[in-house]
Amino acid sequence: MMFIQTLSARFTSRLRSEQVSARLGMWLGISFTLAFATGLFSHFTQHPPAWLLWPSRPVNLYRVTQGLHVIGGIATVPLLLAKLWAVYPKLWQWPPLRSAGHAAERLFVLLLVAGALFQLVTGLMNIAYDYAWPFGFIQAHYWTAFIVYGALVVHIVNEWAKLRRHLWTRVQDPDRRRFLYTIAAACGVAALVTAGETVAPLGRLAVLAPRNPRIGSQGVPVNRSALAAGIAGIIGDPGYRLVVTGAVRTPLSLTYADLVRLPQHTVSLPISCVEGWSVECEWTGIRLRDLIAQAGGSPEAFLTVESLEQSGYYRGSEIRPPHWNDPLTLLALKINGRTLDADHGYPVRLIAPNRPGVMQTKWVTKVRVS
Ligand SMILES: Nc1nc2c(c(=O)[nH]1)N[C@H]1C(S)=C(S)[C@@H](COP(=O)(O)O)O[C@H]1N2
Ligand SMILES: [Mo]
Repeated sequence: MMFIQTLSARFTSRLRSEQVSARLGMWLGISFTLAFATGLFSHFTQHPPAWLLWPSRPVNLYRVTQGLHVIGGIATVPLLLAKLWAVYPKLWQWPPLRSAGHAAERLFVLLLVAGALFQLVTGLMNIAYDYAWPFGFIQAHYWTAFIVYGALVVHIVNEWAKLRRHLWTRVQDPDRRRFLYTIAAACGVAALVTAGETVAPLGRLAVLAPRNPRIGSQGVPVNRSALAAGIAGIIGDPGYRLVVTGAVRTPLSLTYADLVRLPQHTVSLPISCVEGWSVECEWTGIRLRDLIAQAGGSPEAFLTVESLEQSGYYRGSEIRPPHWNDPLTLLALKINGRTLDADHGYPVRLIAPNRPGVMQTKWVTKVRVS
């Protein structure tokens, strides 16, 4: 008890105030809402329920929402730290629990803080390709988002009176104003040094970005190389065939030379990785819808595109009618005018608009129509 009192007597920084906490809380509310919305969008794009036919346009929609998710998340780090610092003395409030209601309130705050830290830490580790946990990132990040956002809503309801008091007021104290500006600047800098992973003109500033969009074979990042995928040895095998099978009138089996002889189209589309980096490239290849028409598949069919890669989560992807009927969707043979190299998916890779990078399957050898 004495110890606690001595401790709380130490929390004397004048920068702390209800108004400062409220202001930081408001900014966090905005950034969490953005993260939750863009995160759900990303999740249902990558794992759509059977009935969901999400559109293939706007072409860059996924690129923008996922960029906001990752860059916004990084920019939230200084904000969350500032907020924790601002409210930290409350941890030592005595008595810790005044009533059942107060206990419930604190429990939600605990969920909110622990959940928010969990989301930021696992998110940052994920984009740094550091999978040092025993659980699956996607499921954990997805379900924790609901806990955090639910706890946030409860917290806002509980704190509403305080929040409203300070919402539109000006921060008079110059030191506190400076403190808030500093935090805002720190968030801005965090965003600026990562945004280059998707906004090309900022590429040079992207010192914090795990991927620089200009670095990689053929000037484009590679998420999984042919070597890592275990197929380096069979690239260029003359026995290669692209097979179109399943619910079709005429199954196809095409050699690489056959593919080269089919009508070629050139489109500009980004690869937009779920990890936030993206880069626009010019792709040349065969329209997927031409191939399905040639095989006599229904325009309403669902397709599965499969890779030469034998195992791995991303060796195949589903592509639904709005995407594969889109004239921009190609089985690409070239990137920026040059034959794809092994790491970018030689002989053929899928590229479609408004679709996460994980679903842009490389080393395609089979299209299954169902
Ligand atoms: N077969 C296969 N295709 C794949 C992957 C993979 O692991 N295996 N990774 C995907 C991911 S996560 C991304 S972001 C893009 C990146 O394409 P790039 O390596 O050509 O830049 O490829 C996708 N295609
Ligand atoms: Mo990716």
